[in-house]
Amino acid sequence: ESEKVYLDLCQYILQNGVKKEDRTGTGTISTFGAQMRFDLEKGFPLLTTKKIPFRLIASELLWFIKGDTNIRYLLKHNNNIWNEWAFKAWIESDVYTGPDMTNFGLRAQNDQEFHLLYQEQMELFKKRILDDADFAAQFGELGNVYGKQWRDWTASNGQSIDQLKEVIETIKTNPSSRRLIVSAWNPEDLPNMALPPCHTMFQFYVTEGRLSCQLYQRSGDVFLGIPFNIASYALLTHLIAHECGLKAGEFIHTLGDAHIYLNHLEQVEEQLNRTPKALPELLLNKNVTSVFDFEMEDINIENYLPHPAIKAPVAV
Ligand code: UFP
Repeated sequence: ESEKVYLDLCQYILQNGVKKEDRTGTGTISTFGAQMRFDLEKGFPLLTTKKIPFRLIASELLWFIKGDTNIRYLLKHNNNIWNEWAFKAWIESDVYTGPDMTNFGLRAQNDQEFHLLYQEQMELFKKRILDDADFAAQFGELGNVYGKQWRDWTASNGQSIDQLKEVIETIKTNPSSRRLIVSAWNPEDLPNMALPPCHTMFQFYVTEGRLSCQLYQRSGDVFLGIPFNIASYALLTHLIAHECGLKAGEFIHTLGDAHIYLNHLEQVEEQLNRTPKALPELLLNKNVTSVFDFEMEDINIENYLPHPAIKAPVAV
């Protein structure tokens, strides 16, 4: 079972990781440079040693693929993973007149009364994004995040570059190319980004009718973030292979700073004590021919029988 490479990485970091301070103040044990290889023909790499919410991963990926950078699409799919970034810009704007929400992330963790107040404001914000298109256009927009860089990179001459479309075109017309790269790392845009891209760039490789993908991820939260990232790029590889008439080959996940947060150590131990189950299968709607036309109902996971989820605090 190919989930083993993930569990081995966790084990390796537990044993060999060095204490490292980090931006969030939580503290980590960390190693620099790690690689996992997943053979996509042996099943879809959605971890079974804890339950992973695949629908969130799929709707976020479709959002990137569509070049959408507004949380409205995500909210329509009941996906809340990017809300905090938009909410932050909203409460810091002149238009916001509700109760003081400064530093809401940390305060909501430590103060139960504030937590309720925050939840209330967040619900109002979400409802308004969904109900009011003008409000959404202004306050649901996240700016130059993945969707923008993949589909609409702004060149210095003002032209737009659709990296994803171009790379798919090249996979079809010149599959032996060694330049099948999409970059999300745009140095010029970094100062305006809340979170500089973690998935920095990815490259495709075609041989013997198989499409493989390698991601370089500069920073990986191995317990919480990485299981999402594995499934997301495995799905991307399948979608592009589907359009190009290829089989999905390998997903190779290369990490820069691979870390486990100090407040995730017990959870990792718990997960390592579990026995992996068979990997699930991915089913794509055969009638959809372009990556850009996929919707949630066209993507399904079957035979997914994971161990229960394991809760852990997110470092922000
Ligand atoms: N992180 C991931 N995967 C992601 C994502 C974030 O592991 O897809 F968006 C984690 C890595 C790190 C933190 O723990 O979020 C980002 O912080 P920094 O920018 O300081 O590396």
